[in-house]
Parts: sequence; C-alpha cells; structure tokens
Amino acid sequence: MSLEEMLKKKLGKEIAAASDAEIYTALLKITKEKMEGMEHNTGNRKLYYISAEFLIGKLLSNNLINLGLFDEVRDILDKNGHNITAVEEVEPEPSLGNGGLGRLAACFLDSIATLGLNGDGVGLNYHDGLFLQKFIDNKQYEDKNPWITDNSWLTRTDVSFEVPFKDFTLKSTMYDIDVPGYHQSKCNKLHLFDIDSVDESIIRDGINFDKHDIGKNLTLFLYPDDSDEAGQLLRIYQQYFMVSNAAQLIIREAEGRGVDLYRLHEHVCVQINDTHPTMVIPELIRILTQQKGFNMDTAIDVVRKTCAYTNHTILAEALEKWPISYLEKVVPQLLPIIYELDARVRKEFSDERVYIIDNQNRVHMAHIDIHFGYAVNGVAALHTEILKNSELKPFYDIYPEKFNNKTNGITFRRWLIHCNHELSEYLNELIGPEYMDNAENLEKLLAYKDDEKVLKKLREIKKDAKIELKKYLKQTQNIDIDENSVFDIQIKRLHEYKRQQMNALYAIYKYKEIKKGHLPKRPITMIFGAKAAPAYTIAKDIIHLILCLQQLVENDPSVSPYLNIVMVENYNVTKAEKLIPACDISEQISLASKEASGTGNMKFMLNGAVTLGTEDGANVEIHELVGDDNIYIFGKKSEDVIKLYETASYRSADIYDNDPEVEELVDFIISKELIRIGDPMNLCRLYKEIVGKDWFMALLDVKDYIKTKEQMLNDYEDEMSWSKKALVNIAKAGFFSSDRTIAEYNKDIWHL
Ligand code: DL6
Repeated sequence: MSLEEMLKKKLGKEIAAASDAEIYTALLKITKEKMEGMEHNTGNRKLYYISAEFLIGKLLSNNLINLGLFDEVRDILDKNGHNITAVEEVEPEPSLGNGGLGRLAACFLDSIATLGLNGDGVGLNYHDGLFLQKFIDNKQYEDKNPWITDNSWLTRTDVSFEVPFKDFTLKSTMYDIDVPGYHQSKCNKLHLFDIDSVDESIIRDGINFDKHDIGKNLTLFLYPDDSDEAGQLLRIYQQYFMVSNAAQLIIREAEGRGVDLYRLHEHVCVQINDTHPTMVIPELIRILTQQKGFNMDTAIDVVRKTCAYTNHTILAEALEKWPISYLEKVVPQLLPIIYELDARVRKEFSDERVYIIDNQNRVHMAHIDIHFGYAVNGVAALHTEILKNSELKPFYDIYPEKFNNKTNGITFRRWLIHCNHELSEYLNELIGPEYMDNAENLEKLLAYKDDEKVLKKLREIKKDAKIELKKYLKQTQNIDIDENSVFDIQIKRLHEYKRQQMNALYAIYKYKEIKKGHLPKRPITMIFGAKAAPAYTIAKDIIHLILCLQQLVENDPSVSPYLNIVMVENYNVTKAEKLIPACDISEQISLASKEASGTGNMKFMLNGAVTLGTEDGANVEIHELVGDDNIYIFGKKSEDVIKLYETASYRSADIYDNDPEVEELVDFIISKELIRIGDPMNLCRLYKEIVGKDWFMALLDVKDYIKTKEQMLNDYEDEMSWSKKALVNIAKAGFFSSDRTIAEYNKDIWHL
C-alpha cells in the first residue's frame, strides 16, 4: 500500500477533508507502526545511556527524515492542501530536559542509532517536565507543562520492577520511545520509567505540590525545587528510582541474552551522564552481592569495568553531594556499599580530597564515578584540560589513563536538514548530499568562498529564515521584528556564568548611545530566550531586567526604530529550531573556563551565524577551525580567570568605582527610567549583586565585549565579506556532528 493510501485509511476520510490534528495523529500512528516493525540493533556489548534528561524535542519530522519518508509526506500533504509545518505545530514538545545536557543526550541517541550501534537511553517519564515559563509583569512565572496526550510517541510496555525505598516499595512501568537512525533499517529505544500512581491533580498555583507524597509526585517534574530538605529528598527518590530500574533492566536483559554475570562488563556498558545516575554503581554492586552471590571484590571489579562517567560542569554547586542522613532516609540499603567504597578509597589514598565521604558527612557522587568507573570524560578540549589540571587534578594524578576528552556534537538531521530545509537543499545542490552521511564533506563548500552568487544566495536564505521567525514571533507572542535588522541572539539556560547580564549591559549601552543621537547603521534586534531555575533569585532578576529593557525600548519612539529587545517566552527546542536559522550574531559569552562546551554555539555556526564569544568551552575549537577572520573573540582567557579565583583578587566594585563608563551602565539598572517600569526590589538586588559580588565577572569583560560587538556590527555592513564568514562557519561545522562524537565514544570507551 502506498503511503498516501495508508494515510487515507488511517484517517478514514480524504486527506483534504482532515484537520491538521487528525493528520498528525494518523502520521504518528503510521510512523510508530513502521518503527515497531524494525529490529533492534545488536552487538556483543550493549550500551545503556542513563540520563536524568532527554530533551528530545518534537519527533514527527525527525522520525520521518530518519525513515526517509519526509519528502514524500510533505508532497502528499501539499497535494491535498495541507502544510507539514502546520501539522508539526499540533505536536506537543516533550518536556523532558532543561538544557544542553539533555539536548546532548537526545543528539547522542540519534547518532548511536545512525551508526547502527546497540545502545538505549534510560530515564524518567516526567509528566509535567521542566516548568512552562510565562511572563507576567515583566517577571518569570512557572506553570506546569503537561505534554503526554492519548496518542503520543510513548508505548507502554509490560516491563515492570519493584523499587525498594526505606519505608515503601514502588512498582515501575517502563514506557518506550523508538529511536530510528538516519536511513537505517534498525532501531534503538529510549526507556522512560514511571509509576502508575502519579497524580497531577496535586499540583496547585503553578508548580507547587506536596513534596512528601512520593507515590503521587515522583515523576511529576524534572528538577523539582530542591531549596529545602523535602525537595532534596525527592531528587534522591527520583535518582534512585531511575537507576534501580536501569540496573534491574540491565541484569534482566543480560541474563536473557545468556550472559555470565561474572563477565557482565564484556557485554554491557553504562554511561553515567553527569552525576544524577551515579547511584547505579552501588545499586549494581548491591544486586550482584545480595542477589547474585558475588563477593564484594568481584562485584566491585565487574561494575568498575562496566561504568563510565561524563562530567558536564566545573561549577561546584552542580557537582552533587548528598548528606548521608538524606540517603539514610531514602535508600539505607545503599549505605553499607557506599561505606565500603569509601573505606577502600581511604585505605588506598591519603589525600582526603579524593574521599567519597567528606568530613561533613556528605557523599561526593562524582568521586564514586571516578574511583569506581573505568573512564571519565570532559565534553570539550579546554574543559577536559581544566578537569585534569585543576578541578579534578587529584584524581587525574591517580588515574591519568581514565581521563579523556569527547568534544560534544549535534545531530545534523535536526539542526540542519529539519530546521533549515532551504539551506540543506541548497547545500545538496552545491556540494552533493554526501555531507548528510559524513559531515566532514561540508568542507567542499569552501570552494565557493569567493563566489559572489553563492554568497548572495546564502544571504537570501538567511533573510528567508528571518522572515519565517518574524511571522512566528508575531503569531505566538504578538511581537514585531524587522527582517532587515541584524539578529543578535542569546538562547540558553539563564545562569550568571553565561552572562546574559553582560548582554543586558550592552543593551543599556546601545539605548544610551541612541538617546545621544549616535544611531547604528542598521537597526539591531537583540533576542534572548532563557528559563531560570525557579529558586534561582538572581537569574530571575536578570530576566526581569531584560523584560523591563524590552518595554522601555518598545515604548520609546526615539529608540525603537533602531533597537529592538525581545525575550522569547518559554524557550524550548521548537523555538530554537526557528531562532537558530535566522541568527546573524551567535552570543557565546560565558566567563572563560565556566562553560564546559556549549552546543548552541555549534548549531548556530552550522546555520551560518558568526560567533561572538570568549575563549571558553567548544568556542576554542570553533576558533581553531574557522580562524581569526571568521569569529569574534573577546575577554579574559581561562588561565587568567582561574588565577583570579585562586587568588580571590577580583573586585567588581573596583572596576565600577574607577571606570565611569562602566558605572554609567550599571547605574542604569536602578535609574528612574527602569524603576518606573520594573520592581525596585528585583532591580536593586541585581544592582547590588553586580557591584558587590559579580561572581562571574561581567564587569571584567564588559568593555571588551561592547567594543567587539560594535566591530561586528560594523563588519556586518560589508555584505559579501560577512557572507563569506557565514560560509566558512558552515563549511567548518562538520567536526561538530554528533556522529563524530559517538564514533569516538565507541572507539575509546564503549567498544560496542
Ligand atoms: O555537555 C552538554 C552541556 C554543555 O554543552 C554545557 O556547556 C554544560 O553547561 C552542560 N552542563 C550541565 C550540567 N550542569 N550544570 N551546570 O547542564 O552540559
């Protein structure tokens, strides 16, 4: 039966007579059936990629692309008076991640399947995911974000495990999402565990709920507020539920394959994505010793050869340390194992910095991973060097052979073919489709770097994407933007180290310049998109500042023709897919040494934006690839920043007091213009934070940042030379394909 006939049959009516919602559901069912009929990848060793987040985004188009059906479906819909983009709009975005870490996990699943490797994801099925962000009175409010509908990509399986907690046991249900590779005949799975008793009706006033009622709240939210003890306990419940299910699944599948558990490591590999799944190590040891007759030495040895750990941050507060007393309340069965692991470490090493349990009775999760796993990797070259030479140096001194770098990557299926169809079609025309299978082929584009026709076409494609974004923002937020302006975009989690506050200081600078009559050559559209963690006060104050600036500029007719500030509400994968193709200037301005890698930087580059960035994370590698002429680098280097922290010698107040230009910008936060619009409490708190602390050193780099951005805006006016920069960025992006990253993981760590 042809695809068109199948669609008609599923709909029970003519395609032309069906609604977009009906077509979406019918396509979902057809695609799911196709994937259910595909075999799973096989291999001697199977990977379990355990992660608290899988930010998978909408799946319809991506699955159709990977199954090779996208063009056919688009044409059938066109022929019948429908548009695939409108059909895509119907799909709710699964809210299963927060930022780069979760999106990376999703890109990895795509690449693992595309390389035909035997590997599944394991995580949790959060019903309301990360919160839905709303702006009210220029402030962020959090609401629940339900995404599971009757017809979704989830398939309930009959796999179920008993998960023992101190005071009760919970029975799990495993849901699966199929993961097809690009043009592959086999599939992998994302397993999401859940409990049947979750009760969404306990959520009140936004995202509040009774944190103690674990039987009802366990899988409601990703990263529930942990500013109190109940919140932290809930996170431990979630983590243990995730890893206990993972461990039981691993053992059951291994036994099902006839694996001798004493050789588990030869057949199974567990990748621990950040520290959230760390308890899988003591849990596997517990199962092997208590249920499978292993002695402790052998169990530790087998588990050590099975588990590998990826570190995604050097921020101390993000490296989890759970108080023993909390673990005691939730999972006392793990404590004898954790004590045993700590005792072994203490016996072997005298340096207390590598102990598992510190002198405040806290368990350092990353330390378990490093001692009792066989590989530790950072996510960009600079990040891995910082881990080896400072953050994790005592461990690197002990286990140099375990440390390795795996620079992050992105799947080109979603971040080029799907989100920028026009660009990918043009690339096909110019250099042939080989880059889709091997991204390094994008370099063929360099042959056109002086070809005016090609450079003009790239500019036209960018303009079309800007027009698309303009329509989308008008429709969704009733915001007007000018496609002839420069689009300067910063989209990522809101965190002080990412320095959205420094970008806001630039907005203040530009506003003041325009007021003084120094008009830019071309209007500038500054776009922000970011969610702040609900309990992160200063991050929310920064959002407030940006929204107040947006209102100030919008209502000032002497400024608004030249500057537009836009904060996109509820930034997510769907919005990123619209924003990234339209971007001219990609803001990657974290304090050097603090951004482990970044992956947005790679997505922007692939879509022909030029980076404005510090020498941080993967920006360093982008710089090396594109060369000085095709990136704008500013700010202090990571060595200098690390020294400033070591010597505790940074004082933002000194800069503020001695530099009138900086003082003028910072003072504007509490100016009468802004206080009139905003909330004095939030603005004053932010002002004090920047003058009195500025932990991530925005004032250190702000002047260099402004100067470099001004240079960029100037250079943008030379259309051909700018377009050439865009071309070089696209051509050099091949290295950042997640297919390359996954091939490296497989070669160096997984050996699947
Ligand atoms: O590795 C994926 C992603 C990196 O690209 C980002 O640079 C990094 O911030 C992020 N890490 C996290 C973990 N916690 N924190 N902070 O989200 O991982």
